This record gives sequence, structure tokens and C-alpha cells, in this order.
Amino acid sequence: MRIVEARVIVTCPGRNFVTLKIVTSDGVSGVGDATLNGRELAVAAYLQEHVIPALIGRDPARIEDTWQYLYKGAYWRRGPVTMTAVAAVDTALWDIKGKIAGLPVYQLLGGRSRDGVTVYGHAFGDTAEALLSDISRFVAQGYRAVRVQTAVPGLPSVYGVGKAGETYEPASAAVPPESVWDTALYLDAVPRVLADVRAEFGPTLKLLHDVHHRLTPIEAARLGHSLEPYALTWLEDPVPAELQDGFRLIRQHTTTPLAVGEVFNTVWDCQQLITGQLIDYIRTTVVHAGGITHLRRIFDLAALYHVRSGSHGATDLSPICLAAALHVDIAIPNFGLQEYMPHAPETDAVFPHGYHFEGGYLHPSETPGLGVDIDEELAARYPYRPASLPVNRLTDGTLHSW
Ligand code: KDG
Ligand code: MG
Repeated sequence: MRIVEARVIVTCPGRNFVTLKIVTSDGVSGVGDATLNGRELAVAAYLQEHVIPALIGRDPARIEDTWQYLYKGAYWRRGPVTMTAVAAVDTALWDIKGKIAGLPVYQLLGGRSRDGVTVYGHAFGDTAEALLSDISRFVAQGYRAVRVQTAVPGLPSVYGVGKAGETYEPASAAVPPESVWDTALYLDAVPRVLADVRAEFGPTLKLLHDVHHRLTPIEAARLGHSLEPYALTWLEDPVPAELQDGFRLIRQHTTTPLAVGEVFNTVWDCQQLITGQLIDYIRTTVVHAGGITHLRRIFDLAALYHVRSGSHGATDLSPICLAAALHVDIAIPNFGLQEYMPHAPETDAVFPHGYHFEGGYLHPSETPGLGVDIDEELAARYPYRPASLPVNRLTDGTLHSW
């Protein structure tokens, strides 16, 4: 069997998604998510110009060899654009392998290690009442874990915190919008909010908080320490993680568990963090970390060092990525949590899928392969719209982290 065709589909059913579809000489097809928020067309061009010509004629069964060929053969290794493109091919090949075997992909990964995938939802509020009521909404649906994001008095807006009832969508304008950031106001507000939330919901609801890379290590150490009484499950992205050693400083000062990795692309981005036991959860996921093949390699390394998975799952990762992530989550021994933000109805219609949510768990599809597809006719009705993630400036105008 050979790969005879591969096509890139760019669509915007509520937000932008890039999908790779690979077709074999036997007429079996597989899909892979290739979406890189705010840089969609860079991946589409990488696939179209550099990857697809090299795929035609290859044996679709050779997943590992194709991964190595695309990673090493490019000469230019790593990086989000390259690794998202490699991930799309890898995911589509696992989909094809599952369909040919007549098995859901998780069976090819060793079968179930658990009955369901525990997920966390995103609660946010621009007022204390709005936040508490948003968390209650998740609890009522059976969620066992909730990420808590809050407005900061004195700041006009905060990344990822919309008005009650709004959907979460940080990529808005074609050119990055700019907002103002003040660390002192943030560090003052967050512990008070989490104290209220813990008091309201009791000790068993898992609470998470995402810092979105906005602190320095010593500021993050202080925040982690001040949040200890509220027993977070994790404090996410406390600092930008190019300097993996920065986490050592945070670790020395707090027992609040740490999570990082949604922007990582390879095992090399987290090697020190994992082997130094500087984190508790690694947030890499299928689409941005080289597909199922490479993600499993990262999670296997993590398992040796008591680090658990906590894969990224915001709505800018398509239902194809979520479907693939669930097959990994259900199979690996060191699963921790899976992020879950339901997609917009238009998105779900473009990507028909068999995974489902029930009582705080997601369950992967039982159909052969990934159990997700793209309706290309419907996708064609939603043309690409440029959108970018925002940047932050400090009050004196200095460009800060996002
Ligand atoms: O593309 C960026 C989003 O996926 C990101 O802002 C979401 O931080 C995020 C999260 O934890 O889901
Ligand atoms: Mg995050």
C-alpha cells in the first residue's frame, strides 16, 4: 500500500483550523490536526511545499520511519511550525493504521489503563460572583477539576478572562492586540480569589490556575507559596520556560505542584524539567509535540520521574487533536488530567467525532482509527480569517510576556 494523495484543508468554523488528510492506494484515509494558533498558514505552506511531495509513494504503515525521515531529513529540526507539520502526518498515519487493523488507536498503544479520561474545564469571571457561578456550572456537569481564572482589579482586561457567558477566544484581531499588565495587582488578587473558591467548593474539587508565563521565577515562587493553603492541583506556566533551570528556583520555595509545556515541541524542551523533577505535570499534546509517536516518548520519559501528563486542550486544538489525545490519555500509565473546552457547534459539525463527555470524563471513540473526520464540503463554507494572540505591556510601556 502507498500514499497516493495528501491535502491540506484550512477552514474557520468559528476559528481557524488546519487539517491534513492522507489517502492510500487502497482508498483508506487518515486525518491529522495541523493547527498552530495565529500561525496557521505557515504550517499549511510547510506541509504543502515541503512535506506532501515527499510523502507521495511512501508506505503508510511505516509510522516511526516517516517520523524520523521528516524530523531528521529536514536538517532544520524542532520548532513549532516543523513539529506541528510532523504531528499532522504522524496523527494521520496512526488513524490509517487503526482503520486497517480494525481497532481504535488506543488498542494499538497497549489498550486501556483506565475507564475514562478525567478532564478539567475553564471557569472564569470578571467579578467574584460571576466566577463562583461559572465554577458551579462545571460542578453541576460532574467535572472533578476546574481551571480558575479571574479578573484583576485595576487592570482593564486579563488574558483568557471574558465576560460571563462569552466563549474563550484569545486570538481576536488580525494584528496582535495589546493589553496592560501589572504584576503587583495580579499577585495581590489571585490568592484572595482562590481562598474564596476553596472555601465555597470544599477540599475535593481539583483547582488549577494558569499564569500564562507572566512572572519571573522569584515572583512565581511567591505566588506558589501564597497559594499553598488552597491546595491547587497545579499552577501552570508560571514563567516562560526557555530557561528550564528557572523552575528550580520556584521549586525551592513552594510545594504547589507545577505544570508547563503547552508551547513545547519536543522532548528536548522538557528534558531538564522532567529529569530534574522540577515539574509535576507535562502539558505537551499531540498537535504541537510531533504527534502520537513523539508525545508518547515524552510521557514515557516523564513516567520515570513521577511526572504525569496534563495535555493542552484549548479550543484552538481541533477535534482531531482532542480525539488523538484521548487515545493516548486512556492508554498511558502516567496520565494526570486532560484539558477540555468544548468546541463551538460549527466546529463540531465540520469535524464529526465519536468521543463523548460524561460525568467529568471524556471517552475516546471505539471506531477503528481515531474516530474523527473532516466534512470537507462543510469546511469549504468557512474561509480562513487572520487572527492573532495578544501581547502585554507593563504600565510603563515595556513589552512583557503574553
Ligand atoms: O493558543 C493559545 C491557547 O491555546 C492558550 O492560551 C490556552 O493557555 C491556554 C490553556 O492553558 O489552555
Ligand atoms: Mg495554558
